[in-house]
Amino acid sequence: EDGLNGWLRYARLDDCHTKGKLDSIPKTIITLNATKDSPLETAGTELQTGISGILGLDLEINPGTSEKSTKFVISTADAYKEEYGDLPEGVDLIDDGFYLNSKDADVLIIGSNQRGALYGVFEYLSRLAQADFFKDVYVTNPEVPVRWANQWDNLWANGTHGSIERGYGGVSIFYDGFGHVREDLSRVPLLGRLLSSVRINAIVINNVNADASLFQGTNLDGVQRIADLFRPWGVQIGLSQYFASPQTIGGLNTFDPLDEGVITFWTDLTNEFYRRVPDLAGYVVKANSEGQPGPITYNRTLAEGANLFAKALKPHGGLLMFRAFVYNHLADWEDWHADRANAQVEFFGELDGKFDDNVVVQIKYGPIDFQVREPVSPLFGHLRNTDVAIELQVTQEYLGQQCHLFYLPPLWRSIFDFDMRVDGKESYVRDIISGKVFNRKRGGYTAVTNVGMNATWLGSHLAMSNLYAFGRLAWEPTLDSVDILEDWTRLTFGLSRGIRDAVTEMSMLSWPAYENYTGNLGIQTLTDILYTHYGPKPASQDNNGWGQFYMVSNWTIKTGTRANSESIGMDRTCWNGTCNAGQYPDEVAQRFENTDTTPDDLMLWFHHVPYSFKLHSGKSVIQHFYDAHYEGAETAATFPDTWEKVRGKLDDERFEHVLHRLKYQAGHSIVWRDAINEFYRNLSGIPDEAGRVRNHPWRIEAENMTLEGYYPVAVQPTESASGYT
Ligand code: BDP
Repeated sequence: EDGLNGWLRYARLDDCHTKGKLDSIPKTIITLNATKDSPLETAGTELQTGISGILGLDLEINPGTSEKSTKFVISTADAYKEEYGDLPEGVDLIDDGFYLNSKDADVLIIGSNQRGALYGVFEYLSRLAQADFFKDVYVTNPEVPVRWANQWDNLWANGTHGSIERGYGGVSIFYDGFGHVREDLSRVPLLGRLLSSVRINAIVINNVNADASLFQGTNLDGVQRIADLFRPWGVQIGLSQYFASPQTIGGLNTFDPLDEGVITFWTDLTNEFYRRVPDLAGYVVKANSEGQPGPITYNRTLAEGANLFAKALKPHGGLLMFRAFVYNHLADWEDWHADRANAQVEFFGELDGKFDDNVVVQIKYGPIDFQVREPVSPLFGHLRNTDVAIELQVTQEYLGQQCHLFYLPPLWRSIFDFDMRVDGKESYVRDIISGKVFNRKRGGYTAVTNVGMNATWLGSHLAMSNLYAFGRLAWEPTLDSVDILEDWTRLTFGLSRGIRDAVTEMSMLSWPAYENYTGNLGIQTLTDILYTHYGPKPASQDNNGWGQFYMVSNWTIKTGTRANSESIGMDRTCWNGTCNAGQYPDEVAQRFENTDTTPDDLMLWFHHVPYSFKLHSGKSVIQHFYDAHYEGAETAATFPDTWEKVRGKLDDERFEHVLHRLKYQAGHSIVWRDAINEFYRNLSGIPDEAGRVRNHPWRIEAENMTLEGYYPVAVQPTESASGYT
């Protein structure tokens, strides 16, 4: 078991689960009007494969018409109507939805479209694989039409990024690292299958920091081959576009979005894409962000930039996902009052209503960048006349890079379930995304997935629960995190209660643990932010030019750092700080403006307070830091033991792989703990009430080991080793 099949293993059920049940399984599979390589054809073969794996039964697909045996009928609603008549009353399907009826001898799996039928098959198999021989009717529709994976794959593998930017599961499955689409694309359909099974309907196949050479020469054929391999799984492809392409590959001397030549360039290129990939989902564009070119270069608005692409896509039904991740990464060199958390509303707030109707603004969940704790991006409260999608990360860029277990759904749910109180009324972020709050027709969930060639896809078996959960939540954002996890665990590791308990216990502790040992109270993941985004480096977030966090702490005392010897946190209030709090709707703004009503977990996000400041919990900020870092590391230390309990209940290959990572995490959490605690103890001069800091409980010092072939070196940051070496 190397993980390649993820949660789609179709492992044979034990006799005790199947006893007396097999007779009720239909004997044949009928697919109505399935053409070659269509999702409907895939649905038939997938059902056949699944039933053979799970139950050991061999079913024939579309045997002769004289065959009278019981059957699975897989069809679109239209084809079903023609053959058998209307669906029962009350079954209302929208795009990608399906109707599944297993009550009778024949099992009906009817999709609103072909993709929906395929989703219905996956649903049926998922239940069967969990030994649920359900006899029922199930009708389901998606919450949103846009359910996209984003891959940040580069054509070239150079530098330390490897071939996938912020990817931790090996090199790209699409590109060879030397500027070309791979000859061997055999991983593509395997990924299509995984995505389709959790109802993800599109995948963007190249990095948002886009390289236009993907659209030249033989690579165009390559893009077409990738699309052809995803299509049978009902997965469309999307492309990231480089704003300056008219200049870099088009031979023009401008990329001004209002220039006629530029407009013709994008129209022609888009027409060519659609000639090759008629079902292309659309484009993603990152413009005027982190050095990427964009319309602002020509004094045009971001909306004018977005509409340039939207117009080219429109005749083909394509969408333009325009990223709201726009900020001036040089601003903090120029203006130390700047607050990056304000940038999205500053750039986009005034553009509401100015986007064409096939533009969707894609907004990261928080105003900064995929941190362990952020308030929801205030931009969600501003775009009343624009479709929006949320951007999540399955890849754990700041969250341990798959070397740490971090089950993300509880974090995601905390964002989806936040009530923005727009106009003083209930307005959950999930309802803003779906379009319910502002009466919009289209919304979306997107996630940076960054799977790679590693057999585990993400580099870690347990991390796959996040990919699985992303799809499930994009379809139904109110699903319970534990329920999703239990489904995933049964499908991935079998039906053992013990494994389920262990995975659930660790996963549900993983967010609080990571937050505790890496940075709490909204101060952020205190990681190295200048480059790797991994490991502790608290000092890198003060006084730096890159702009993750700014020097502003308090206008009046102008101490100039986020943390100094007296106090800590970022003043984002309107009365004294950057007024980021004021970007939220009134009720929420009031809450964040005041320390009395700001929750502890966001206290240092919004406020700059003395280390002795008393939190709602009754603890001082500094003591909370100390305690939380010990607690977090202590929790991580339980993970290897928890996992040990399941030894022998699954294959050794996956057991050992997981154990290795959990042990690493337990060790690295101690490095985190001591580095952060030492840093703030040094800075504040306030000792830990419990006297632990500097004693380093449970830590094994290298000096006390006998090591051959090792020698001491000075470390950066100094806090990450005792004696600084
Ligand atoms: C940051 C990543 C960077 C991405 C950027 C983005 O560190 O690699 O290019 O986001 O989302 O989180 O565009």
